[in-house]
Amino acid sequence: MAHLHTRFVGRAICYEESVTSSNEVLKKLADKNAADGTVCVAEEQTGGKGRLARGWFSPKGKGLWFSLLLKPSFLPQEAPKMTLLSAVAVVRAIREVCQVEAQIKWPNDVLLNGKKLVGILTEMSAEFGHINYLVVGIGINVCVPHDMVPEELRPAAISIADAVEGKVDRVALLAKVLDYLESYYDIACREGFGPILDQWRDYSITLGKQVKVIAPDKTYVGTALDIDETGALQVKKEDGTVETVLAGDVSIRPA
Ligand code: BT5
Repeated sequence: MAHLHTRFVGRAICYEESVTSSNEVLKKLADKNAADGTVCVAEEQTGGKGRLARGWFSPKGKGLWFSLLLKPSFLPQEAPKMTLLSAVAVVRAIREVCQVEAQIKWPNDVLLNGKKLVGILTEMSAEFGHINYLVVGIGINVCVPHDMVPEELRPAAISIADAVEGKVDRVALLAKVLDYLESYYDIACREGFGPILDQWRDYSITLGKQVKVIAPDKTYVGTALDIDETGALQVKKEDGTVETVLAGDVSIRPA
């Protein structure tokens, strides 16, 4: 791929016209011993996946729907931070290539003008306290026409093309995302995730905001204070107590 400056990320690429889900394709390749850094890119996904069995709308030729296979030596409990790392890489690449101020909403969304531009789904295969592999799936709406978006998603979804004039170069954007994924991943493997979490804070739209948290076991409102060293979100509730959110959905409340 032109423009790619990586050592191993994207050096093996599987390009498909149509798949159910690029994460599923890559998991099958991983089971057949595909190389670390293998990427699967699809023009279209017929069964694109979000978290918690939700779907990801992935129409033909209108986005970057792709997944990356990684075989890290860090512990399984570090894996959720790969989602934060990927969001940082995507935001930086979008800002540089498209000149739009994308921001990160904890934990896995990239927003533009308050609407969802990118979704990230990290899946892990691990056993005996060891990661076999991670599959990081990234969906970027590049030029999905607004009237093509299913009606129920329309008010909350956006594409890069909605905010920039002219054509977005999908290949250049993909190459830049892969470049940053590799450089941040190298930092994380060498020095830990600390520097990545600092960069995440700079790109965050969540911190300092009033939020509503829908966690698996409860729902509450509060102020998003910070992320801790595990990547969990700390929320100060109205009664002054601080909750640590490991998983869940967070919506930002209007000021
Ligand atoms: C996500 O889940 O945001 C993770 C999405 C990951 C998609 C990539 S594409 C490549 C790879 N292969 C896959 O099969 N998946 C990954 P979550 O936070 O659960 O958000 C899902 C919700 O986002 C849905 O329930 C919809 O409300 C909304 N949504 C679906 N498609 C969208 C789109 N194209 N743009 C904006 N919002 C969308």
